[in-house]
This record gives sequence, C-alpha cells and structure tokens, in this order.
Amino acid sequence: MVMLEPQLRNISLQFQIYGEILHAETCKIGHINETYTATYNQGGTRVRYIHQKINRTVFRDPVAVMNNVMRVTTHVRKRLEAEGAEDITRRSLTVIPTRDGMPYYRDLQGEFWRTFLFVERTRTFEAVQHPGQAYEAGLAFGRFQQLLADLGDPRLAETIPDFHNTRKRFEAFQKAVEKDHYNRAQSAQREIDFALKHESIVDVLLSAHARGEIPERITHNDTKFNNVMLDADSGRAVCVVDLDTVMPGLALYDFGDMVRTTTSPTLEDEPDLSKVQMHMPVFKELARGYLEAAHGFITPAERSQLAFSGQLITFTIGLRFLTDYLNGDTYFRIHRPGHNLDRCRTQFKLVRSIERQHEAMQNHVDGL
Ligand code: GN1
Ligand code: MG
Repeated sequence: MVMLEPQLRNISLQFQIYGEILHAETCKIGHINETYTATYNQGGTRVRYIHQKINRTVFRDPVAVMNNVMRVTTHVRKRLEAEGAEDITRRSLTVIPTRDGMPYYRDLQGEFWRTFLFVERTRTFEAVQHPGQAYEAGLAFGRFQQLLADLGDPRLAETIPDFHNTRKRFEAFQKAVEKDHYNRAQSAQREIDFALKHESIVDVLLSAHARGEIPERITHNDTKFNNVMLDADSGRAVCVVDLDTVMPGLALYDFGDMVRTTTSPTLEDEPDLSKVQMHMPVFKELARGYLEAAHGFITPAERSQLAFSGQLITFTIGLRFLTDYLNGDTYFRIHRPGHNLDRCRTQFKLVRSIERQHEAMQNHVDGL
C-alpha cells in the first residue's frame, strides 16, 4: 500500500464522494496523466474511485477536455439506458462531480483534477494473450464509435489539434532532426533514415479525407489495447477508457492503433525486436470484432484502408517517440534513458512486419 499523500487527501475532499478515503495507489498505466486508485469507506463498504490529474502540457485546454468527456459519457449512458442495457456504470465511465457540481477541481497550483467511478472486476493487458482479446478490442472500439455516431452538434472540441495529422507529425520530426538540440540524432540514425524513407505514406489518409472520400467521425483516437477493460471472469470487453482524445477524427486512426497495439504479442517497448511481429490470426479477429460493430456505418472507402491504417498509425506513433527522443523526452513519460528510442524501434520493427504482410492483410479485409 502506498502512503496517502496529504495532497491527495485534499483532492478527495473536493468531490461528491460520501465517506472517507482509506488509501490510494498510483496507477502506472499511461504515459501522460497522473492517475490514482483510491479506496473509500462508504457506509462500511469499500468503494473505489479514480482520481486523475490532467497533464496540462499535453492538454492545453483541460476545460474543453472535460466538456468533451461529459458530453461523451452522458451520451453513451443515455444510449445504453435506451437499449435497456444492464451494468451501465461498468459499461461507460461515470464522472463524479465536485461538491459544487463541476466536472473538475482546480487546485491552488492551477492543476485540474477529475474523478471517475472505478470499474470493478475488470482487467487490462499491455499485450494481447490470445486472438479472442483482439476481437473484444475491435468490438469495444467499434461499438464506441457506433454509440457516438449520433452525438450531434456542436462539434466536439479538438483537445489536441492535428493529433493524428501525420504530415504535421512528420514536419515536427524533421524540425527535431534539424535542431538536434540534445545531440541524439547520431544514436538514432537508422530510425531517422527509416522515417525519411516513409514520407510518401504520411498523406494517404489526409488526402483521401480532403478529397471527401473518407468522412470525419467521432473517434476515440487512443485505442491502445490497455484502454479496453475486460471482464475479469468472462474476458469480454466491458468498456473503453481514456476519453481525453475523443474528438472528431477518422475511424481508421482508431483501427490503426488497434492493429499497432494488439497484433504483436509484445510490449510497446519490447527490446527483443525478433519477437515484434504482426500476427495474422490476431489481425483477423481484430477485424472481425471491429466490423461486427462498425459494419452499419463504415464505408467501402474506409474498409479498403483498414489494413493500411495499421501501418500508418504504427509508423506515426513510432515517429512521435523518435521526435520526443530527439527533443529531450518532454512529452511521453520515460522510465529509463533511451526509452523513447526503444519504443520507436519497436514500432518501426512492427511497421516492417506489417509491410511484409500487407497483401495478406488486404486480401483478408477485402474478403470480409
Ligand atoms: C499516449 O497516455 P497514453 O498511454 O494513453 C498518447 C497516445 C500514444 C500512446 C503511445 C494524449 O497515450 O497518442 O499513442 O501514448 N496520448 C497522447 O503509447 O498523446
Ligand atoms: Mg491516452
């Protein structure tokens, strides 16, 4: 058990939680926000909540983030209620308001805190253990898109503008190489060359969207496998979490990040690159799960890019890790020197594996 920081005790008093906080632990999942799991005594029963400090360097407008999160969670809950679904407080996140009814608390340092009901009896995994889990992930994020398809006006705020704009990401990378402020380019020369050679793929989806071939939708934008809560007993997907980047985007970005985070049995920073491989049986299950939920709205143009989206997003995230490495590790939290370069290498290895199997992936998707 981690000692409760006095600061967290103060945070705990700000929200509409009945009972006293017993203890809290940091939750290490995620590279961006600071997350705590807190246990309260409520009428003699232990009830858990999530307290989270929003990273203000990454999310410049936390109020807009929380407006989005409120709209999204409220909408999903209403849709589930209308369907007569059970277990709604596990199937969609519940934001706990502050004592004066706000969706966030701003502390004296100006930091933004928010609180969610903890979703009990679930598990998350950093890597897929068997293809059935990829099916569950595909189904969960496809369903999430489907539930939000009728969200309506106004358009959700772009909490991070140009988040998946690979052209802009590429430009940021070029700038980082040019500056080479930390003298690290030399140690990443192979990765830099790999990135430069791939410039031609960065505009594919952006151009298709600009030509009107691929529509904007409400998408999750951070569909890492560890953002899917699976039921601890049945293994079925219960809900998706990490809603900070839910905003207008392309459905393919979501599918692509699922390919990135499910189809290799390895961690995102796996040092043994020989283990980093796109596994076709997992990809098939992922596509099956996703299309089971998305077949009603996904267009033929989107379908035709499902296989490519995995390559593009894996490349883009690798590029972002590389850029952050060159820029001195200011964005992604690292746990050791060179961590972002390791993450980049793992991503680029996976890109190569996807490229080698592109035809088989494409044939599979075309046949669905
Ligand atoms: C970040 O914090 P986390 O782990 O959910 C990042 C994603 C990356 C991911 C790579 C807001 O997500 O875009 O794909 O790391 N989130 C943000 O692991 O930049
Ligand atoms: Mg995230």
